Amino acid sequence: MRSEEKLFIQALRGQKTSRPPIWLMRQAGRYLPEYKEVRRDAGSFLDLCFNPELACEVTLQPIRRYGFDAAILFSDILVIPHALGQKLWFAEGEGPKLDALTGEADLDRLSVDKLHEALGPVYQTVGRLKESLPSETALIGFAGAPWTVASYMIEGGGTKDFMKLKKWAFGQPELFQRLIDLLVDATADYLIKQLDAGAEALQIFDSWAGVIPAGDLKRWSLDPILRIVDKVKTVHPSVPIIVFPRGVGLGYLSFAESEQLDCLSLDQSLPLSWARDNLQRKKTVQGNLDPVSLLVGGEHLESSVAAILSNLKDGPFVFNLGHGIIQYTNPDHVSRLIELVRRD
Ligand code: 1CP
Repeated sequence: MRSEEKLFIQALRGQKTSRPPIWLMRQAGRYLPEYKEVRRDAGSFLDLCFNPELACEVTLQPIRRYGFDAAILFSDILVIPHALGQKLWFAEGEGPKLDALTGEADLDRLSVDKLHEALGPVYQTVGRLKESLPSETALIGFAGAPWTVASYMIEGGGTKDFMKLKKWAFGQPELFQRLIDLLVDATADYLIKQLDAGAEALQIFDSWAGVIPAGDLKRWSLDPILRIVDKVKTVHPSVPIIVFPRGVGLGYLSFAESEQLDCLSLDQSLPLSWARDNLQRKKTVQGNLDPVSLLVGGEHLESSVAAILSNLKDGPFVFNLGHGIIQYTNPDHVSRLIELVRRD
């Protein structure tokens, strides 16, 4: 029965809730001293992602500390390239590094044969979380969207200009499509397994969709995401799915028009009244406090939260940031944020 559903799931189903549910992107991470402690003892970041006991522990840390309405599985979007056979490592303080794909021969070497074997520990983490989370807390599974995951695979890590990625997409679209197709299949299978193991909602992160020219947005962001969603919903028809096409501006409209999607995660560049009138009318929206506002705290935080609530709280809404929490954020600012959202 819907009325007995968790608050977060009610909001994703398009209902206006008694208060806005809240969770934060990257809510488990280096701004929490208890995370840093586990991280130090775990070995590498990938070792942490593939250790079900510790990954479960760091997922639970922000729930214990703050009582968020949803927990997000602790893993990373780059476990997919790793599971397809691409070399991945996390250089301390530098972010992810991969052996960059340079052409067709590298693509030919990727394979889905060992996908679930490699990702088995992630499914075990989901299973453990299912047993450990408080009954009112929803569990979110996630994956990166094909465009964003492809960006790391082709660039070999983070980038500022996305030149290698765009050279593939614009110059060799058939070859690039092969990579996208592979990622669609692998990602759909991965998300289905997360749901089989107990995840209750999904978020698909297209963190770099904003660098796609508007005319190509459908081909390289929306369509691959919709293909994943269709595959997932064939097996799990009622799972609510959140999509985060960060930075696409007016492109959010084409996502709002896609019926298979349940919720749009908004970045902080979107004007609130525009988002209310054009997006929230069609779907639940999630967002969109600037992570720097949370870092700064004080009056600025109070007024920014008030503006978001006054614009969005009368429709289906989940409070979140417009992008992941910054590692230098004072954990007390997060407590204050929760008070502000819940007192309303
Ligand atoms: O040393 C450390 O502790 C590593 C920091 C870290 C963490 C905590 C990385 C490396 N990944 C994660 C966890 C993570 N990544 C989660 C789960 C935890 C949670 O949200 O609480 C999630 C959902 C992600 C997703 C992710 N990874 C995205 C999409 C969201 C976003 O921020 O845009 C992206 C782009 C990545 C790649 C990645 N992994 C790690 C870093 C530092 C990055 C970003 C690199 C870059 O900016 O290009």
